[in-house]
Amino acid sequence: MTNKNLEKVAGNGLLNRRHLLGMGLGGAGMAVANTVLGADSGPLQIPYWSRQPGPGASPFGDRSRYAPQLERMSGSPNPTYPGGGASRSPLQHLQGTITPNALHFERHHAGIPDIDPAQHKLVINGLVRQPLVFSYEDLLRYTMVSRIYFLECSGNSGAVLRRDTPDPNGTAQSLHGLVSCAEWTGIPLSTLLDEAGVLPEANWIAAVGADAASMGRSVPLAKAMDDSMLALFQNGEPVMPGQGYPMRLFNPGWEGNTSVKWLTQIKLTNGPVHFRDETSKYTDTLPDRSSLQFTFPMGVKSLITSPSGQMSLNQRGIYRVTGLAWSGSGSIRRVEVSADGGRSWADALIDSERHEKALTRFSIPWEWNGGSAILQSRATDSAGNVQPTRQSILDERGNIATYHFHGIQSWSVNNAGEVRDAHA
Ligand SMILES: Nc1nc2c(c(=O)[nH]1)N[C@H]1C(S)=C(S)[C@@H](COP(=O)(O)O)O[C@H]1N2
Ligand SMILES: [Mo]
Repeated sequence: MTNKNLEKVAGNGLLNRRHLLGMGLGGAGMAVANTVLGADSGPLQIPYWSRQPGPGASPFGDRSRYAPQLERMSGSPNPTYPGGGASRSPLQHLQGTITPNALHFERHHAGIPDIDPAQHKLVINGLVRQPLVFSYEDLLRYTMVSRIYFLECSGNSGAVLRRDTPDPNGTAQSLHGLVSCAEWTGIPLSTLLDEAGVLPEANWIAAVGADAASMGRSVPLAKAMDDSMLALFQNGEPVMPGQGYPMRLFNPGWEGNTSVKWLTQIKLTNGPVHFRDETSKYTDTLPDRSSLQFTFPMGVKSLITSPSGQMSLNQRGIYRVTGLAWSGSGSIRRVEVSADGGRSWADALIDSERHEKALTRFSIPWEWNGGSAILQSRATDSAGNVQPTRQSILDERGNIATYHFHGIQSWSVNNAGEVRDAHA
């Protein structure tokens, strides 16, 4: 089954990434069961779907009924927190880097408001020369930009830091599904702020949503003038209701909470407003009980999505280990993979484009010999930041607060091929 010419590049079966390039499945001994084509073989017969026309074009597309019916995963509703909660993207079943709109993760503090764009207003006021109010129609006339960006809740992966023991049921989705990536189209916030005329005393913006949570966040003016966007479209269609229809603030690379959905007001202020969601929440309490406030950029991070928790390897042989890497501080420069719990590492292949502040796909071939293994990935970003281990984060800042956890995820493989969450 194994091709002896495959070059081992790190311990426990990691193979040179070059072997994924142009590698025929059978030829390289991938764990698949190809059969030899015989004279009377099925593939040469014409299947029924080739013999008659199928249904014609339709107004709205749907998945193949044979394809996995992928879904977001949400927790059980809490009657004391109506509309609160989250749903997670099925990372282990997705490929590429773009999250389909219907599977983008959600995090709501008071549910999804049913906004009629004809009645929605966006106000820009405070420390500006000329307060402005925009309708949805007004905004559609502006010049827009399109950018591919990840969005990650700073609570993502927090359970991995919080739990003393690995989660026996943990999956990439359940542990890490509060990250998604889309092409966002909208108006650079600087365009609208310039039009209102920012006064010299203004150093921050205060952004407020139109949902019943009235969620607000303070954002430094420098970010707002840099790459913040008023997002109106998501992967080509109007922003989904769960993502903030008809419009949201989008702060690339920053903790998801700052990207205020259903945006209705931007007030220019001298300092931060200290909203509820930047005082009682979204602060990071340290072991000495002091708290960090306004920890905005998301750390450099990566995750093997396949094989990952609850999957199983059914056959010895070569697997394509693949996953996602991202950083709030730039693009992904490098991803390394280990199959021996971090003792040795090999460079993965970067399969996708390396956009700034976007999910990036990596892969590497790995030969599973039927024994136990611990799979890990470690990302380095364009600023030189290297993804830390879970233990080094614990040593550095404890786990009173579990926001901004970007440590290395370990997946153990036992000799039955079962893949589980692990702490290594
Ligand atoms: N108005 C408003 N904006 C909001 C929220 C909210 O509940 N209300 N949730 C925030 C949080 S905590 C996150 S992580 C992101 C989630 O964005 P998404 O639901 O589009 O994935 O939106 C942020 N913006
Ligand atoms: Mo969040």
